[in-house]
Amino acid sequence: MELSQPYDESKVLIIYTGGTIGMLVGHQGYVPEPYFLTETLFSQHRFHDPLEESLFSHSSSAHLHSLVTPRTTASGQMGKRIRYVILEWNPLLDSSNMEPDDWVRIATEIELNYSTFDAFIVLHGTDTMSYTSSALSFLLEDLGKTVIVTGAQIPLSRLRNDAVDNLLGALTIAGHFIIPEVCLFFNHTLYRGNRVYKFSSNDLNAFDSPNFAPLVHVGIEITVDWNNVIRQTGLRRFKAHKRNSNVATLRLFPGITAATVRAFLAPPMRGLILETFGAGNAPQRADLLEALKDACDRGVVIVTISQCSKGTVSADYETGRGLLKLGIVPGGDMTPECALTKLGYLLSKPDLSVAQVRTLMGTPLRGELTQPGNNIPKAAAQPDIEDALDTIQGVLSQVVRLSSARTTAAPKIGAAARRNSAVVGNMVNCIDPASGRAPLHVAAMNGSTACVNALLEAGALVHLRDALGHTALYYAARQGHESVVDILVIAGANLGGSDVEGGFVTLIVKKAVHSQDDRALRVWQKAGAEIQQNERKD
Ligand code: ASN
Repeated sequence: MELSQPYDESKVLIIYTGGTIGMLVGHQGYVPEPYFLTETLFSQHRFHDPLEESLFSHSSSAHLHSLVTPRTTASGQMGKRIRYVILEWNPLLDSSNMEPDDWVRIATEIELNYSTFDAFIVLHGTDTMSYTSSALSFLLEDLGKTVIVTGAQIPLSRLRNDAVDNLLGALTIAGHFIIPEVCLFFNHTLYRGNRVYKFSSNDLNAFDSPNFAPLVHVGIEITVDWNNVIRQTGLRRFKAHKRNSNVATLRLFPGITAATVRAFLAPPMRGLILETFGAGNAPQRADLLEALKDACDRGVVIVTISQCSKGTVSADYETGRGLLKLGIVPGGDMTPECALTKLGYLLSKPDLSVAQVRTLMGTPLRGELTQPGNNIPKAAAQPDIEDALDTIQGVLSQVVRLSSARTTAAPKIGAAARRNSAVVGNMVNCIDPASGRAPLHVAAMNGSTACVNALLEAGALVHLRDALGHTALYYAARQGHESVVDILVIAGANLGGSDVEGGFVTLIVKKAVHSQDDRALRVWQKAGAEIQQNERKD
């Protein structure tokens, strides 16, 4: 099944925050060197192909001062070039100097550029990379595009390095696949960003995700585990949350005193991640437990996670259950980085009560923790779903039938999705190799609000483009299906790629102005097309 985007150019924004990847050796050791990375990439053919640039120097995206890769041939897909812009921070940071405000800055930069780019790469130092990827996974709410955090253990300035592979791998994945999650790419592997931690300071294989399998493996082929990719099923537009709260991590050790714990939990501390022994166990000394209970009673949210990198906390032991009785929340198999950033995120939401924060800490919000019982292999698709959604053609003809009949029978897809979300999530995003169209394109073109709703609820990706580079929103607007345009916009869709660059929309809008077709103009305006005031009446 083909799930890549056949449209032949993708636009990626690289937010370059610093890290070893662009460092040179200074008097005091490695430091980030301003402009070095961009200039080096500009001079390397694999990162910038002047021929591809000159071919498209007349396109409207040339003003972005972009770099463009040669055409790729990843996974046997048709060649695609990846046009990218580097937003370099000043000053560049060693990631040990990153603060929670920097996570908010990255989230804000993604939000500001969200509709212009297809995907985002954050170049970052490895030391605190997993904190940033965890934090971003929460700050970026209702994400519909790929975000990849990467960097290197050896700088690009060295002959032998991992910078080239990491950046090229991240660019290739970002340019070809819509994986609407915050991911971390390192050593040929794409991980869910809130499941990783840095386990080696000297191996090129520096990150591990002990409790969750990688999302993509890059070998000779690029293999995406679509069954594990999260897709939005709610109709909400992307937005960045831009606050953080005062939280901390405390690692228990044998002999820890109650005074240390009390000092740690003193105001203004609002939340604490308690790293406990093994399966969530702690000393049962009365003075220690009293210090923890006092804090819980004051409304401090305390979450227990394990000091072991693999496995989960549980209530199997008396020494673990004792903590839960105090009001401490079990954090399942979350990494320390994830638990800390999630707690900071939730506590910074003014509308959430302490009780709600406690409940949400134990609830998966972005696939960051495994719920008990969810480890069992996914059930096979129900036979009736298989019948209905058997092949790509099957899915498309089903959608054509349901949407062109304009019946309310479309929720059959929604019902199927509820029974087996992974399988149906893949089916609803399958792409017809000839047209590059996904079912959402077809339903939008046919103007079936019921079918469009059902597909979105089943995890259809709103940003997919067909072989002509058009989104479902473009087709809905072109056909004048106003209510479908409304739904797609609520679900986060925007016109992009060929919709705007080929001049198609401008042309159609001009025609509508000329023929005084106010209805068409209203639909295009709703879809986000720019309509010049002077265009409206000439
Ligand atoms: N100290 C560097 C950093 O985190 C380490 C690296 O990027 N490999 O910025």
